[in-house]
Amino acid sequence: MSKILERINGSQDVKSLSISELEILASELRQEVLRVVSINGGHVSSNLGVVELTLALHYVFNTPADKLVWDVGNQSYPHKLITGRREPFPTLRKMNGISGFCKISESPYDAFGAGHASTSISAALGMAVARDVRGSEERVVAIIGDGAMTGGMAYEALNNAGALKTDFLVILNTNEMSIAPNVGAISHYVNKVITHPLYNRVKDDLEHWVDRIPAIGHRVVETAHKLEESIKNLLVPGTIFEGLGFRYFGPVEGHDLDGLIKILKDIKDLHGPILFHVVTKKGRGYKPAEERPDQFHGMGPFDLTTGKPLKGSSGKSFSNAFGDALWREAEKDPRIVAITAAMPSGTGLAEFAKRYPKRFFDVGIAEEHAVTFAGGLAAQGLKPVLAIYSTFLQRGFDQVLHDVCLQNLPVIFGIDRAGVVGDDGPTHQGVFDISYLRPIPNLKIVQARNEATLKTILKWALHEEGPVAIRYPRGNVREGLGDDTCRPLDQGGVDVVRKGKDVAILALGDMVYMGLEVAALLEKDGISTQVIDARFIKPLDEVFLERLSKGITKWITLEDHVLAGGFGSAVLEFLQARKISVEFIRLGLPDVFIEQGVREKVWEGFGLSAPLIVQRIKKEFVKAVSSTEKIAYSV
Ligand SMILES: Cc1ncc(C[n+]2csc(CCOP(=O)(O)OP(=O)(O)O)c2C)c(N)n1
Repeated sequence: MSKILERINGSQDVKSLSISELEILASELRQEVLRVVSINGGHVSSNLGVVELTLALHYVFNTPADKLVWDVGNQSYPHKLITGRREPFPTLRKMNGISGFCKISESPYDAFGAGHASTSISAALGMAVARDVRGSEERVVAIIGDGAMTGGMAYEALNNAGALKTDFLVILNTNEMSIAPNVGAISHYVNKVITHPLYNRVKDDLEHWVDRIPAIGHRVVETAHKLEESIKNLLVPGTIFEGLGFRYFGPVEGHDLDGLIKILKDIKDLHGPILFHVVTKKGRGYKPAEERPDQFHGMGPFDLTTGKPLKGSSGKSFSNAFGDALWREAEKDPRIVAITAAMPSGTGLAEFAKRYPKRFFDVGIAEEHAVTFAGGLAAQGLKPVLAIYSTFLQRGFDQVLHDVCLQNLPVIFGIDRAGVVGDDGPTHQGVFDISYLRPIPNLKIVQARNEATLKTILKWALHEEGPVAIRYPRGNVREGLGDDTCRPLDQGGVDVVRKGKDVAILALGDMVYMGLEVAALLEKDGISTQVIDARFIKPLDEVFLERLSKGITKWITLEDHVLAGGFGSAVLEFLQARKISVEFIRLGLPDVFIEQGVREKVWEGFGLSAPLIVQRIKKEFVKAVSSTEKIAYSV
């Protein structure tokens, strides 16, 4: 018998199914998500948790005319599978393949793009208002998790929606998990009710009692209902949302297709802002993910039978290297505290949290708050270290500027995933932070190339009197070029890792290693290349650069970051300000959003590989290199 999924190409096909067929389809969707994600890697538990909700939404709403706005979008795989992307689904998160998030350009069913959390209610509200302005009739639905609901923007949107009173539906999907267990007072409030034995018992008792009442009389029934209502109001999270101007429905079992469909049908045409609260289980239907929903939030390829990762994690990630260095420093200094915005494991802080639970703060998906919270801690003499992905620090730009740097507070930003990140694609690339941080006075920006330099830099930063941003990339720390070549930071900014006389490569982080590969290739052609780990992006080691310009006049800057406003721009500004004339190539990423794909392949696509850089050097510097006769190439 052919699979039902093979016949599903959009919401019309979903609508034609019976409840029992939908249940079979739910199981097929889980299998297909697991099959592909176990090969490609990706988000597992969030997707398994929303299968029934996804089917119910497409069953009841007239998508794509009606708009579904998925928050973050990492739970959109079942949605993609039933909206015309079943065939390309095996390319999920691959170069030129299906995105792991919603993307307007990918399908008309993806009403709004995402990747960062807590945006769905704002976007859906905007769409609902646009509908009102245009006078059209489509319905708009935002689907947001309890994790994303810890983000401030969600509350700004609820607040605005309560005042605008336009018709739209917010579905709050609670599963008690963000990536890690969810945190915060609102989350406790919402989850308390779902599991509250008193609420459930009183509710059951009352229902039982009320059922038997007709024999007694109408007024008693009314009183009983009022009593039930007031108990419910005391305990049900709806009161918060009702206070904000929403009509609240729930909490409802989020895996009961029939129940979900009935309620959605009932509420879809109600007027004003509606909040429908469903309760789901993250990882539903796959035991390893149900047991470890955090580990299965985002996974590399894994063995379907055992749930074990296929590639054993040999090597240490930069995140863990940072986390380890930090707890070791914290052992010596009780003023050190660590902060994460909902990514305790992702940022390598899990061990710190275990060792120093009172000095560790998971503030939820609340990057803006995390930065200012760190500012407050620093203002009172602590040494806060906020470990945060480059892409998510974008959220906290004004807080970095206004709350930390303007007051010259000694906050350390551990900027993780700095550079191209790979499979997550354009929403997650950490390629803008140098450009947005560099103009901020008082802030020092440094980049580590390996574990040893990361430790040295962190130690130094902890003794600084102002803010410091330390960049390090996604992936494992590199071997080689250890601390032995690395001077302490107070003795100067740069670290010359290879001596040379014809060409100078000034590189950052991973690109130092690429610079060394380039140097080795150029050596074969008799070109002598100096490779410099610049380390400091701000302030630049100007004394060194000035001296360098007297000896070598062919310079290349190499960075895993956009060229606009990046490290190369900083060097260029320095050269211009000092009226120093050198031949200069800036290598980095162009003015486009960088799509998903394996990092090395992505770099290569933009000319960032040793052979391509060698070609470029030969092409642009060929006339002037001392041994030019030897390298009369046509490129
Ligand atoms: C601004 C921002 N910070 C952090 C993240 C990383 N992140 C992705 S999903 C997620 C948890 C979301 O939890 P929830 O909304 O409850 O959805 P679930 O996956 O549990 O269904 C986090 C922290 C992000 N995408 N955006």
